Amino acid sequence: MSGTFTVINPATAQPIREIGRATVEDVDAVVARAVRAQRTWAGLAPVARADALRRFARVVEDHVEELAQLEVLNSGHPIESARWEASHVAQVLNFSSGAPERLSGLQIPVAGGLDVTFHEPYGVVGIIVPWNFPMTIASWGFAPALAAGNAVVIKPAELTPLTAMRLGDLALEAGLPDGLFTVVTGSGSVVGQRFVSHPDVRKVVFTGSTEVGTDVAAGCARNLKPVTLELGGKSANIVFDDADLELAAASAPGAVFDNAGQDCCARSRILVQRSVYDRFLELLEPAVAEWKVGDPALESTQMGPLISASHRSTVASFLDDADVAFRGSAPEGDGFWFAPTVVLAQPSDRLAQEEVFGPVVAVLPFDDEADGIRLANDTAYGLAGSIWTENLGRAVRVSRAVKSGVLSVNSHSSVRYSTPFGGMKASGLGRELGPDAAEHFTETKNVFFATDAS
Ligand code: TAP
Repeated sequence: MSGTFTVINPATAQPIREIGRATVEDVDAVVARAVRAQRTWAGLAPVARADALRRFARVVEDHVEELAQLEVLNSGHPIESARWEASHVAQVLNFSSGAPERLSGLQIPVAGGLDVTFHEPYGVVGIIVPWNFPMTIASWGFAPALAAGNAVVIKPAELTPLTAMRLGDLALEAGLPDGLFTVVTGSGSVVGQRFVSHPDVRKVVFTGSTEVGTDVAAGCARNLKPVTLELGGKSANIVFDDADLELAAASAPGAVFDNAGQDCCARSRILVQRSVYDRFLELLEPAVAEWKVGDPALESTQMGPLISASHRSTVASFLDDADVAFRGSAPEGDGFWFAPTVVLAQPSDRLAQEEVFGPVVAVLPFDDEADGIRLANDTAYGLAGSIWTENLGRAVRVSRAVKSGVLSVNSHSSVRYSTPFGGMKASGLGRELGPDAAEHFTETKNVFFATDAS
């Protein structure tokens, strides 16, 4: 280890713990252990790997409250959200535990023999995790990677390492072999980069900013290593004039202010058909006023603080010269608080183009269906989106035309462990979760067995 860094409670701005910073040599030692553990793990019967993942899921279930409280402390997530996140980790593990016995290959008709394919694990997978959803995003990588027969090395964000570290303890408690699941704390430029350059880390999963993700992908390309990228978003919440406006307005704050807007799927642009634009804003204002921002330990709280002082400054900079329509409330005093804010924007505004990653939403009018689709696609990103309409044909047309990986109609759902998740354009490469998640952590091997004597 080379020194330590301090973990801060974002709701109080007080230090919580000092954490060690791993060096390149530390990472190399962890990867060497992972290589050995993976050989044994991949050699187990599929049912034995499935059982081990189910045991891990049960241990996580038994510690949901502890993990949730830790996330409240470290990330400022409201306790109800944090409980959902910890339970979600157990569910992703349970879902993935079905994969070892279902990773079937193909039998392909060929002349002169038998041709079959195998899904071989990569070996060691490096998972680089951001600070916004530390547990859940880690699990989207580690659970299917383990299910497919890989070992994992996990680098949490320096701002929020505590739940990932605790999951590392719980993996051992559940009986996973030493070295199979290791959390390595330290900086992205050292630990994350070593995952990218280490010859024995054969796949990298990165979630975070488009800028760093692009750099990680370039490094993986130099090392001929596959990479999954989950990056930023500027997702549209498109409200047509035939929508249930009351429901659309009542649900819009949750779609963008959940996790204080620090969500790659945040519907941070609300596009409203011009004929209902004024009415929608009238309905949105009380919904924003009612959005409860405060102590994340309280069950009534819907939104906690931003993650850090510097991130709050970045979010605040988006309001310079912005046309603020109305704001909700936030506590005063210590902690990185920021009130939910609704801004009226033009399509070319920074607020309509760039990811804020905070509780700020831009509202823009559009004229008709074609204009709404054009505006929805008018950013570099393509992660998520919502479409509000009572017209089925329109719902189908618009959902096919919007270039985003995860859309929902008359709802804002984005994440289910059983359905694929991931972005188009600058929002990423590859998909996580869903029925094919484990397969993404394998390479296909084709074997031909000659049967005809030659
Ligand atoms: P990043 O700087 O991209 O960090 C994400 C992860 O990558 C962290 O674990 C970070 O480690 C690590 N990292 C940093 N530099 C690296 C490098 N050169 N090589 C390998 N790994 C590296 O994102 P952030 O600071 O957390 O957030 C910045 C912006 O990214 C946000 O404002 C938001 O726009 C976007 N973001 C998007 C998402 C999602 S889910 N798409 C999540 C978080 C952030 P350390 O920070 O510990 O050094």
